[in-house]
Amino acid sequence: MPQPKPDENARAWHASAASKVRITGAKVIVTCPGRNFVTLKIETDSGVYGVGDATLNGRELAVASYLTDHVNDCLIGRDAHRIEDIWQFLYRGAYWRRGPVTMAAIAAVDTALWDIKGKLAGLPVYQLLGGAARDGVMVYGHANGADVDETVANALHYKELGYKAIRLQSGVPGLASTYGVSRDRYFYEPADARLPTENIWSTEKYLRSVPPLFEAARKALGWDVHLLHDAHHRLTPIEAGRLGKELEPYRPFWLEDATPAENQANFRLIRQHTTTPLAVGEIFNSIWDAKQLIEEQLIDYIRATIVHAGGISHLRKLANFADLHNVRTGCHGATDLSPVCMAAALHFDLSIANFGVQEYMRHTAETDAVFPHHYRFADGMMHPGDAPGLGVDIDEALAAQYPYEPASLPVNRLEDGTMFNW
Ligand code: GCO
Ligand code: MG
Repeated sequence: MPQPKPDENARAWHASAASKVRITGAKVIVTCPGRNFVTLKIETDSGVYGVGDATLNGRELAVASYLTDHVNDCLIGRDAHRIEDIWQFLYRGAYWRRGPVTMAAIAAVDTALWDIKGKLAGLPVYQLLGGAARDGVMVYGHANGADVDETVANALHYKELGYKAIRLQSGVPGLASTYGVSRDRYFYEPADARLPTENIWSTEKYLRSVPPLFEAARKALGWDVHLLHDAHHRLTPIEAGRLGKELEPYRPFWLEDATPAENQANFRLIRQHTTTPLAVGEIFNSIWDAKQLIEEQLIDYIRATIVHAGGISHLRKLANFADLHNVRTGCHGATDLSPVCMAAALHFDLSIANFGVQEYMRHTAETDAVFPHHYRFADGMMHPGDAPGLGVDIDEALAAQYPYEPASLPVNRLEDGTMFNW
C-alpha cells in the first residue's frame, strides 16, 4: 500500500469539516413559573437545538448577563460537536476562571451542546456517556414539618410513595423558622421575598432537636429506608463531630453540609469524631473546591451538580476523580435547579460508576408545563427516558407568560444579632 502524501492527508482531515454543525444562535430565556429559571437555548444550522440550565438562585440575572453580554456571540459559527473545545475556550479563555456565575454560564453551554449531540446521534445523552451503569437512579425526597410528629408523618407518606431515601428536616423548638421546613408538603422554596428575610438561629437549640427526630423516625419507619439530614453549613467542625456521633445509632445515610467548606481541612476534625457519612458541595462550582476533601477521603458524597459546576463535562471529571478515592455522588436537586438540570443530572447519574443518590424535589405543575420532559419516577427511582438528547424542552410561548420576579434567599442572625451562615 503506498503511503498517502501529506497533502492528501490534509485533504482527508479537512473533509471532516463537512460534518460540522454550526451554531447559528444562542439566546437566554428567563421565566418565573412560580420561581425564576434561566435557560440557554442554542440553535444550529442543522435545525437541531439544545437547552441548558443556567439558574443561580437569587443571582439569576447575573448569569443571564454573563451569557448574553459575554458568551453568546462567541458561540456563533462554532462547531456544536466540539463540546470539549468550547468548554476550554470559555474556561481558559475567560482568564477569570471559576466562580458560580462563570461556571453556571459554562454549564448551560455544555449542557445544551450535549443535548444537541444526542439529538443529532438519535441517542439519549446517557448512551453517549457510556450507557446505563444501573437500572435507575435512586432519589431522596424531602420530609419536613413544624415538629417531630409532623416530619415523621410526612416521612411515612414518602415511604408509601415508594421512596427508598428520605431527608428529614424539622422545626426547632424555640425558633420561629427553620431552613428546609416548607409551608407545602412537596414544594420547598427558600427564596421567599424580594429582599432577604432575616431569620434567627440557635445552634444549641438545633443540636438538641436532631437526635430525637432520628430516634422517632427509625421507630416509625424501620431500618429499610435511608434517612438523610442537612445541617446547611450551620455548625463548627467540632459541633458537627458531636452531632454525627449522636446520630450514629440511627445509621443516617449522610449528614449534609455540616460546616462551611471554604477551608476543606475543616472536615478532618469532623472525621476524627464520627463515622456518620458526610456529604458536601451543593455550592461548589469546580473540582478545585473539592480536591482536598476528596484526596484525603474527608467526605463520602460530593453534591456538586450540573448547573453550578460547569456542566456534564466538568462533573464527569469530578466524579471520575472522586471514584479514585471512594467518594460517591449525591447531586443537588432542589427546586431552584430547573427540569433541564434535572434531566441532565439523571443522564449523568445513570452513566457514572460511583453514583450514590440524587436529590429530587418535585417542581410545581406550572414549572413542569414550561419544561416538558421525559424523565419519570417510579418506586423511589428515576430514569431520564430514551428520547434523543436530554429529553427536556422549554415551551417558549408559555415561558413568556411568566416574567422574572426578583426573589432573595433569607439570611440568618444568631439570637444576639450576630450575622450567621445561611
Ligand atoms: C438542598 C439545599 C437547598 C438550598 C437551595 C438554595 O439541600 O436542597 O440545601 O435547600 O438551600 O437549593 O438555592
Ligand atoms: Mg443542602
